[in-house]
Amino acid sequence: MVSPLVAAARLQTRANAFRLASRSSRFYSTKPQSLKERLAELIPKEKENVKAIRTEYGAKALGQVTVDQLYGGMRGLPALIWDGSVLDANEGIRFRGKTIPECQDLLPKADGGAEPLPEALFWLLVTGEVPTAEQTKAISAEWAARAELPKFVEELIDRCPPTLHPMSQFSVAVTALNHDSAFAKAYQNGIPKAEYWGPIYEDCMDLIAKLPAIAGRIYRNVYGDGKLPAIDATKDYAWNLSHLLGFSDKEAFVELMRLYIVIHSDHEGGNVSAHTGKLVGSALSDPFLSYAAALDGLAGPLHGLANQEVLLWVMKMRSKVGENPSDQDIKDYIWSTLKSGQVVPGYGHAVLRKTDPRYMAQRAFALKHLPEDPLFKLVGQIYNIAPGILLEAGKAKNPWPNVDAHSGILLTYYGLDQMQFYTVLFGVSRAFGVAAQLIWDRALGAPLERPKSYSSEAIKKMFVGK
Ligand code: CMX
Repeated sequence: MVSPLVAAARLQTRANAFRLASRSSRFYSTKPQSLKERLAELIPKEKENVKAIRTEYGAKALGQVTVDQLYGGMRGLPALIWDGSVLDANEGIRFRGKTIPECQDLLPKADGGAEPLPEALFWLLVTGEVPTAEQTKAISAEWAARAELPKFVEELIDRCPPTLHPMSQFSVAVTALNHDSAFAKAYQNGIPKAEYWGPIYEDCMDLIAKLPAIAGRIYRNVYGDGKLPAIDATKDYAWNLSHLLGFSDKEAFVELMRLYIVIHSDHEGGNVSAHTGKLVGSALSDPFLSYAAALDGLAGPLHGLANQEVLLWVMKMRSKVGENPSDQDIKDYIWSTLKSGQVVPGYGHAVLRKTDPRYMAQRAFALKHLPEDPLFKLVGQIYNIAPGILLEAGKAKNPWPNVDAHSGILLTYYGLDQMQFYTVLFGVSRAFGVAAQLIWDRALGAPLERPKSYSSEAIKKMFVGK
């Protein structure tokens, strides 16, 4: 009988040998290991890990479910598994265990750039590992190669009236990409369950790759002359997105897009967009259908649309109280918003209980690139005032700003001031987290989601007299 210590040491030796072998095979290979190859190595290990967790702890309870949670939007209900990111109420988001500043420090950057490349963040979300600069560049090239839209999808976007909200146009276009889904086709051809993740991965790579072309086309149709430049296959994803939108000549805007996509990519599994994507994917709807559904959730004003609402609210404030409002003007405006039964957009959160680190990352960016911008200063002034008022009003559990309180101000500074478009950029970014989750759900064989619902009558019967 081998002692647990000896067994652990043997396991460690085997793991080290594996690491060395894979390092040396990478050393001798002319091509860097691709994301798909690395994923293929990780899947069997993760299946074993999940099996071991379920064998050991499968029957353990995570806590009680209260009736209030059923009526209260399932707040805090432990119901989902997702390794890509975890949200701590006080600390904020960590992507595979790494905070936003750690990602800014560790992930590869563009030549001459200071912000992390979204390509590298996607690799991190999928594998839990930081890619090399070479691997990151390979993803940029792969996405550029997959970026073109089918002609009929271009025509579909072109036929949308400019009055249709950009998020609705976005959702229509992403739904239509399902026409060429590798997974839908493979499923029709009888692909076995263990192999689902392969075509799902291909669809997810296509999905992310094609989003800049969709976003750019919507933007240019609604706000410009409808003409789009070509993708540059030598550039990174955020550069190409900026280029299609017409902002690639502003290096700081491209840097902003790199940061923006990274911080908006994922926010653990339970938020409306991430959970919708996962739920719809559990029915084996392909990633295009799943993500279109996620976008429809992101388009709600309590979720992603809040970035549009914040700017509208700030602009209304300016038109009411002028360019340089006093603290008292701002206090009065916030109170008038609350008293009229509306929410203060960009403030509060279902999970967070401190200032969102995604807000702080954007604030740090603004302090570096636009410290004297009047709108940035105004947002800072609101930040000093709004939490106190929300606390005094006594309803919101979290009086602090979230990601949406800042993003529109940065985009406006660089000339992207069409606020109805803002949630589309959020939608481009959130695809990274949802796609990573869809790949892992199919790799691990996650089943159809089907929680139980109760009638109010049933709840009463359960507890009356007890
Ligand atoms: N302004 C005014 N009231 C607020 C508020 C705000 N910013 N945030 C919360 N409240 C209110 C809620 O509306 C709720 O009121 P009722 O009891 O009358 O329904 C009460 O405070 C308790 O809400 P909560 O438990 O603190 O917050 P929830 O988890 O229910 O909701 C959120 C979270 C984000 C929807 C809410 O804070 C909100 O509406 N904020 C403004 C919109 C916003 O910025 N959304 C973006 C969130 C980030 C994102 O997903 O992009």
